[in-house]
Amino acid sequence: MMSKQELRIGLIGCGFMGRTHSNGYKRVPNFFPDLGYTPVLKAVCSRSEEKVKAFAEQWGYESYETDWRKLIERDDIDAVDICTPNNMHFEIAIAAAQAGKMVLCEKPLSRTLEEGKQMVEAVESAGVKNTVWYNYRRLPAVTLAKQIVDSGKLGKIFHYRTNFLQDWTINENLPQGGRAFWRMDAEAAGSGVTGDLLAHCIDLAMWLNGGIKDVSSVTEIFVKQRMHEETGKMEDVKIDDACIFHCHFDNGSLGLFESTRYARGHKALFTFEINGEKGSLRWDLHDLNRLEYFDNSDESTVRGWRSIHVTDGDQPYMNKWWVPGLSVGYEHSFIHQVADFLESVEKAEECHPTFRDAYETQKVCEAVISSAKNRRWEDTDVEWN
Ligand code: 4PW
Repeated sequence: MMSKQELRIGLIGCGFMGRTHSNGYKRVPNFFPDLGYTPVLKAVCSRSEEKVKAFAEQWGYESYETDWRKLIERDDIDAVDICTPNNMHFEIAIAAAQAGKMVLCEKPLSRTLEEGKQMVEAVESAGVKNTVWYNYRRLPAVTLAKQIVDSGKLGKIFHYRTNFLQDWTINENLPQGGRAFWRMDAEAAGSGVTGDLLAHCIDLAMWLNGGIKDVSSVTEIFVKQRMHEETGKMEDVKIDDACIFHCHFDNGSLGLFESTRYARGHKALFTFEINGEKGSLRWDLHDLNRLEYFDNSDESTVRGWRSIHVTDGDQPYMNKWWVPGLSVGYEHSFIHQVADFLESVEKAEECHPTFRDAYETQKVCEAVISSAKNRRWEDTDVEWN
């Protein structure tokens, strides 16, 4: 057997996403043995030595750093993976690109469009491989939806409907800021549900249905003030707790998007539905291996919604796993993304979504926030191929 080339990973940030990515790197060689590259967990970085040391031991990193600049300077790192809060993506990604490292960045790409623009320029002018972890693209049922849309089986698309609903911030005593609640702090996160949750909906929507042309939105802040973890004072909440928008796609279809962290009972209800002239598709994260498909060309007596349990070897990614009928889960979307990234390194191809793709998603996020603020339709200026 030919020996594999190593791709030496330097991971920055060891929260929830640090764990999902590390799990992806560790498990990918077992399930994708044909890849020419194999990830090596070289170093992990976090400000707290106690935390990063424990993380390195748990996940098998060879070493650790407490200063991300040191990690980027190291000659034994090929790819820098950014799993920090959003306010650090910009500085780290640009420094990593300038140091000639490949860059993998958690979503959303950036807090603002301007930051995103500079990040795209940095990776493109340095000519380094880059990708953003919009992981839901890599769930087998979602990839199958993409194949069905691309085959033309749905015909002309009329509607795209999607939502991402959670309920974890209803408690008004929850603080904002600090390590645990940075998602609720505008300085650290950039925006609320728009960047955190709708960005996933937008990425999938444009991947499946093409560019979003313009948007009209409303946002709401249900709890107006929260204690800030760092100052200990009650401060105004500046992130959007909920956001609803509608839009036109470049292909003429209409889109309807909703996201909130105030939908009691919903922990991570992410759904989409596409209605075309010849058929429709719908998917739901709570039943992530199922794709529902309505094909209008079916014989009328048996025509109806087909419920496809996406576990067959012929379906996307599935021949790497068990046998038909046995399901994979959320974690596998990250393992698949690592596999696709390694393959793209081997083939010297782009790994989508690239920083540029994620920048187009950022344009929609920015237009959504600005439409709500200005109470008017906003053009997105998205350029989607
Ligand atoms: O990116 C999103 C997160 O910030 C996720 O996909 C789900 O919602 C899980 O955590 C949050």
